[in-house]
Amino acid sequence: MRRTQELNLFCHSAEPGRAPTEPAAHLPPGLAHFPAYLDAAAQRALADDIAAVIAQAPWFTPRMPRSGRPFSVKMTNCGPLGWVSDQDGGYRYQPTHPVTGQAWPAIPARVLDVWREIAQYPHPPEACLINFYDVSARMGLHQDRDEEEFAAPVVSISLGDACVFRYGGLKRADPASRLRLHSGDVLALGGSARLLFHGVDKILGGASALLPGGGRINLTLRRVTRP
Ligand SMILES: O=C(O)CCC(=O)C(=O)O
Ligand SMILES: [Mn+2]
Repeated sequence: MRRTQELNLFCHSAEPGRAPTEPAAHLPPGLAHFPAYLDAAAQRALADDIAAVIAQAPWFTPRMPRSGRPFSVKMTNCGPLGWVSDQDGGYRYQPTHPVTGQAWPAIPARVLDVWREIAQYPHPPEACLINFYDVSARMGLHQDRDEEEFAAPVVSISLGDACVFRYGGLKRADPASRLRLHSGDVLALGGSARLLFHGVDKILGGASALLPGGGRINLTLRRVTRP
């Protein structure tokens, strides 16, 4: 039922029975959506991996450069580099957690498997940003452009509640489209879509029982430096 609705509403979803490695159609070149890429057991295993990461690298609240306004999402990272933002230092990657000062935990093997299967890029990701959205959280329209390496895609994995994801063009004012992302979906922004403006308009609370207490976790895998 969900697939049929998506097909009608968003014109992007897959036919039932489609191989999980084949992206859904009707998206701009380079933007690849793999609905239900992870089945329920794989989502559970990944959610447990992420809980172990959070036990070592607790959520922090990033703040906007200059204004110091808090983001509505909480964040943490795993991998050699993590993305952070605060009032004085702005957006950046760093090897340590901004509150504990500890190195970020390693990226779980299951997450690296998704990168290997999807990224079509010969080097591993260096950063896995982990965002947590409660039902009131959003992410404004932005580009992922704090990396040196744009030849690698950004690969995103959704867990928990669904969301309305917005993507536009290479300019902020370009027309935007919406895509529903569900738990287990994978989305890749690569090639000519690598620098598309995108954001999260809305969390659809109650869509999934995966995370205790609800909410949505999104992992974004990025290659930061040029090999
Ligand atoms: O939560 C998402 O699906 C997107 C997250 C995102 O764009 C980011 O962290 O840069
Ligand atoms: Mn982004």
